[in-house]
Amino acid sequence: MSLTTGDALIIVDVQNDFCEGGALAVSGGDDVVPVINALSRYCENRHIPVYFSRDWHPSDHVSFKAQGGPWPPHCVQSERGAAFHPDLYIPERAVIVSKGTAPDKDAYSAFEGTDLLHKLREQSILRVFVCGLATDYCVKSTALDALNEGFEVFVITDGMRGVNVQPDDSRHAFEELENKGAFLTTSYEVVES
Ligand code: VGL
Ligand code: ZN
Repeated sequence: MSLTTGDALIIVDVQNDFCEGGALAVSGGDDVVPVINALSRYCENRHIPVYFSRDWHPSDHVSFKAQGGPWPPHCVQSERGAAFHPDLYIPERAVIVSKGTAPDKDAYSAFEGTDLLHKLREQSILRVFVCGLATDYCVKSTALDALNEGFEVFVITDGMRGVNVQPDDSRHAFEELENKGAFLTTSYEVVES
């Protein structure tokens, strides 16, 4: 499956806090980095737009336990945990989208409270290819919003890992996305086409 004009790659939250040693480490989170780097290089070479979302919370964010939320503090703006994984390749023309920036609002989806939709429309994007962290939270939520906005959505299954609070959460996320019209694919189907 080769990517072409009208396609975009969306890379969700590949940040230190979701990787090994991070505040909200996703098991195997680091393993997505080489997979995603290959996808980014593939897209860069073909002038396919690449978007990186990042969870970018104020230190008193509503999703943190101290405020009654479900999570330990993570991805606090400008702190080390919020930085992209040090080995993540960011193409020069890539666009970075920050989400969860308001203290009183959580945002799992990269579309929520951002101008991602506007930017995709501006570039006449019709198909989005989604990968990153975490499968069962921000990736799922981003892919569902993309479906609701009418994009054709491809879920790059080997380019993501889940939190799996319940052991089957990632599998359920794939099932839900497929049921709602997303296509499951892999990085090698994209890169080696
Ligand atoms: C995420 C939990 C809390 C994610 C963000 O990026 O999947 N998960 N904030
Ligand atoms: Zn968060």
